[in-house]
Amino acid sequence: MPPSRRELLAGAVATAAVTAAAPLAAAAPLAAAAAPASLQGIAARRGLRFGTAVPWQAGGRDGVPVADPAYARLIAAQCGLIVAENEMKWQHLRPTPTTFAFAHFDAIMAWAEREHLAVRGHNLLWHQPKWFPRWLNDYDFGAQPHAAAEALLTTHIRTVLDRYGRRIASYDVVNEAVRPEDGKLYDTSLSKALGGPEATLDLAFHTARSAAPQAQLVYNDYMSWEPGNAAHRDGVLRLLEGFRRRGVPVDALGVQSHLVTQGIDTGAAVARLEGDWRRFLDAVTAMGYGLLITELDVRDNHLPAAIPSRDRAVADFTRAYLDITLSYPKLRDVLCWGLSDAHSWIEGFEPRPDGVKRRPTPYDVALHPKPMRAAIAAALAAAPMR
Ligand code: 9MR
Repeated sequence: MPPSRRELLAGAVATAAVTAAAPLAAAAPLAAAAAPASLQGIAARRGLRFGTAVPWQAGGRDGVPVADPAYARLIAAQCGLIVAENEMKWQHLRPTPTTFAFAHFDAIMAWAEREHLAVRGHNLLWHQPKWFPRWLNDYDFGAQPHAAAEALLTTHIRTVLDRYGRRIASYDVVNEAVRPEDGKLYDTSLSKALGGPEATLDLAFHTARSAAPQAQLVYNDYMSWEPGNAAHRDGVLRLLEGFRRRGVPVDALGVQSHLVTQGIDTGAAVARLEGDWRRFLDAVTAMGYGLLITELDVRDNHLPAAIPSRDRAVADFTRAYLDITLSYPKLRDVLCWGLSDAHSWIEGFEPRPDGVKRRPTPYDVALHPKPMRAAIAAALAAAPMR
């Protein structure tokens, strides 16, 4: 994909900053030399992109989708691409079987385009009953359930892809279809009507390919490197092997990367985790799949409440994870699931048992950069050139 204007600009600023450090620095414009490189600028120098999830929030003004304009400015300044945190999901786009509600996603899309940010699509099918709209779980597929389910799923995917066309170059076509506990696939109302989960996921990818032949089609899941995820990783590998065997058009694996710290001794934890993680990524890339980090954040578990040591451990864990994962040249995009601790799902999902606020993202609630931000910058800067 050719770099966007924003990437070129970010790269130019970063290059200018590097040039400024060299002996001929006097020739570099002062402003460029002084400008701290953005995460996107640092990423672009290695042929990578950096981005984040963006929510739609009531209260945003002047077409800005988030209520806090300073947060919107931070995202635009640091990122080369964004993804809507929720607004492309069926639960948001599909209030009823016959209607689409595009307004919130459209607002995010229009803002991103004004800011010259690329946009990823998340997602076209989150294949779990828990994340279906209620009407879809309860849907009456009638006398010809296969045909009715096929029409429903393909109409959804075609309608979204026809609307956004080339404005979105990468989609999470299927999200989280593998059960973490045993690696098997979830069944849903759709898969029961369509003859099984494989047939359902295959149909989603084939439909996406025919409606958006130029787009990168991604299977996205959270099979992490922490203990307890072996069955999930194995299940994802089996799914990816099946896609290849059946000739299903899947281009890349989205590695969500919701990390969970394992204790204050991050070095020891990484030493325990690295082997299995590399074996997993080796297996994925050996099948010819690309890689993306789609939802990076950190649950600061098993760490003391004191902020300096907690932030240090989160940063070190993130750095080690990124160094290993970015060593795979097929990985081109790194997205956080929120840039600020004020905009993260984790506090609501799993608060710390000691009651202190989670610090899962690169910027704190006041939008000040944390050690995790420096760790991401250093890992991007050290990544092998793409
Ligand atoms: O962060 C998202 C949260 O606001 C939503 O309530 C939730 C359900 O739609 O989804 C969260 O995002 C998830 C993403 O879509 C898929 N991977 C896991 C993310 C965190 O739960």
